[in-house]
Amino acid sequence: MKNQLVADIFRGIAELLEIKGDNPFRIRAYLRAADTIEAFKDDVEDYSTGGRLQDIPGIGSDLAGKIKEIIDTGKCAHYDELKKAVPVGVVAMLDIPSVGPKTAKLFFDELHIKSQDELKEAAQAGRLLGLPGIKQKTVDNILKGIELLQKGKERMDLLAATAVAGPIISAIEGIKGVSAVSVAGSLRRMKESVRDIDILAASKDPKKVSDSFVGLPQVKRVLAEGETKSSILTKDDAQVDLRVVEPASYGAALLYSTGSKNHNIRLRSIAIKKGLKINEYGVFDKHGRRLVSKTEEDIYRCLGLDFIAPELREDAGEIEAAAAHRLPELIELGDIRGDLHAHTNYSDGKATIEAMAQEALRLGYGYICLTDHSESLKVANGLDLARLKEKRRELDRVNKKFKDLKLLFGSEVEIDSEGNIDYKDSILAGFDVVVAAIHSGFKQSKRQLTKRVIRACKNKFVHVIAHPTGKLWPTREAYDIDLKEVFKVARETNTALEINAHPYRLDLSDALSRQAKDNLVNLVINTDSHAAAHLSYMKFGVGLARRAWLEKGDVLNTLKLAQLLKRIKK
Ligand code: DGT
Ligand code: CA
Repeated sequence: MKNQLVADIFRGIAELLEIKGDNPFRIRAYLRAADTIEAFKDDVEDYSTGGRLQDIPGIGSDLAGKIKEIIDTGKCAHYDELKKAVPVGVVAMLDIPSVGPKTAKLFFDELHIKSQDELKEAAQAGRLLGLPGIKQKTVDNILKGIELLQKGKERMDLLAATAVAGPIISAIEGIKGVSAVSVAGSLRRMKESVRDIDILAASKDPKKVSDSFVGLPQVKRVLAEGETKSSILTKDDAQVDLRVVEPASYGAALLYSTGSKNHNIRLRSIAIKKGLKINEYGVFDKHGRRLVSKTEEDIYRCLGLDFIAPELREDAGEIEAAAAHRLPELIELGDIRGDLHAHTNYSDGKATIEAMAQEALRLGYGYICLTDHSESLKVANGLDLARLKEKRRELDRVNKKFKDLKLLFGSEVEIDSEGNIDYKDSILAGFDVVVAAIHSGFKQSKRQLTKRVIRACKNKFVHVIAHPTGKLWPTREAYDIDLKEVFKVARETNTALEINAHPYRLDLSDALSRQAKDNLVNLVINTDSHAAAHLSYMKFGVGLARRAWLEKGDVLNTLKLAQLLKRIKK
């Protein structure tokens, strides 16, 4: 389905036209067409083949021609021409959260600013002030936005990192003589973002492995090349470091290269207290004899510690817990029985109800709640009452087809600027699960934002607060909210807080999820999927939950459906 591609190109054209100062009606026509096509349930390609594009509301002959061109060629000549006319750097300025086409044009026209770097310089030098509509606050926001963007480029999100690491790991596994391979570093610890990808392999012929690694088709540049250590930059600009060790010291090397650095430092001091020495080759006694090195388990045991899962290795109390045999029994992906936050093509998801159900079944789930957006979120095609009814009918129809999977009727309802919830009570009462979320007014005061979420918790129809701090990788930071207060009210009102597993969200964060648990708040891990394939993002949420020390019993969607529905009831 090429609907999204068409919508994206149309939005791109609208942006460029705006920078050029083109006719506002034309710009609006592209934007409206983009919205329509994005929300369109059918495949536009079928309409194109059948010559019926102009049957789509808002599509005249000119736009129809462009849609056909995009579908046939994957490109749009008009878009490409526009791109040539507007310097790339000016377009790149639009990536900065507070810079829209109008401001980008202003900076370009008035100050000849053609890139993010030039904009940063001008902002710092105070040259933006005095331009129409530009206040000190605007300048501060621009500088903050640039900083966030640059930080985002320094680190990778987990989705990008796993996409890079997966094929490289498989390729190394396939090299003859390699007896073990693993990711290490922050990616193995499932940190929410990673600077580079560390990989460890075991082989008696390290040179052969290193040579193959630097010769992989993914390589853009070799940064360092050695027999046991090499480093590459991939075509996606990700840095990947490979270390190859002899099989006998694989466990010690894996422990060392998984880190964290602080965890390693603590292990070293424990070893010293026992009169031992630990390094990446093993644990040694005072005569220099190697005691253990093969597996991580052996090494922890030798130090008097229970095995510590990689996600816990942050020197955040795990060493003490391992010594006292009090480590948590961490939740696992296999404990998850369903997902309570996923979108379908009734709002802004890409898949049909049935396709989402098929995928949930494939994942072995017993239930999935389809929570399309509520009426007031127009940009995401929120459902009015008529379309809600239509969705209910379709859900009931699909539900009959599945014996082992129950489709729940849900909604992701808007929390408005005052903390009111979309839909009236009689409608809310009809949902199996209601997930409430903030998608606007992020800049309100801490008091007001906290009040909104608390009012949502107090609403007897709201079961879950979605992505409670609103952060979005890489540019939107968590909004300012008093989570202590939210935890308290969530507990008192039996409202669950979400761990949003989407790799761009991961919200609540690991630290906050751990605090929520300590405050006896119910948690759920949801993917917020907008396509069937996104349901597999659950692994990122479970990784985060493990970093938060959560056990199966701390997460509601590890329960069977009947128990779950009982537990979320208000
Ligand atoms: P990152 O890459 O910033 O996302 O985080 P890490 O943890 O992957 O850090 P990185 O890539 O610098 O180092 C990989 C592992 O190597 C790290 O987790 C632990 C180990 N390591 C690095 N530097 C030191 C060190 O100075 N001392 C000790 N004991 N271990 C270190
Ligand atoms: Ca690393």
